[in-house]
Amino acid sequence: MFSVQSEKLLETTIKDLIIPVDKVAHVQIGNSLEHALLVLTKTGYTAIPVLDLDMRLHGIISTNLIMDAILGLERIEFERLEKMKVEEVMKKDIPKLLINDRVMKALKLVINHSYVCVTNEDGFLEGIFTRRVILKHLHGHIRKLNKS
Ligand code: 4BW
Repeated sequence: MFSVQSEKLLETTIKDLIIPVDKVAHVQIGNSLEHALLVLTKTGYTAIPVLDLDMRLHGIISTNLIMDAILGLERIEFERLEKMKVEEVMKKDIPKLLINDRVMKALKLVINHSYVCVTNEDGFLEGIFTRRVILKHLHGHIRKLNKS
């Protein structure tokens, strides 16, 4: 199934397959958990990047992490939402890709992660590489191969 053409595809860089940073929903360092929950709910995404004012990547915040942070012993402590900041709760140890990385590396990462943040050498977010985009791309590629 994997022809020379397919190998060529997997050797290409991820540049053309990312959702660019200006289309990525995100929150900023210093934002409250309340704001993050609002953005997550409004956009419909379950996890989004946390950036600083210069658009440097610091981590990922998710609905799950927020709910876990406000879970008290006997009740959900909603008052924590406005007191706590995203940097207290975000996941910092996340997989990352560099803009010139190969598709094959990205493909391996999205087996276990629904998306991976893509940065430049200095840590500035360039975009995200999602399962949807790569599956759509591979589907189109396989259809083309089957037709030829
Ligand atoms: O608002 C949505 N629009 C569309 N077109 N599809 C959506 C939307 N919300 C969810 N989906 C679909 C996608 O197929 O559900 C999948 C899981 O969403 P998630 O994880 O759990 O919120 C979506 O799969 P995907 O496009 O491969 O995206 C994988 C993950 O990447 C999403 C989300 O955490 C993140 N993501 C995707 N686009 C994003 C984004 N984060 C910020 N900004 C974006 N533009």
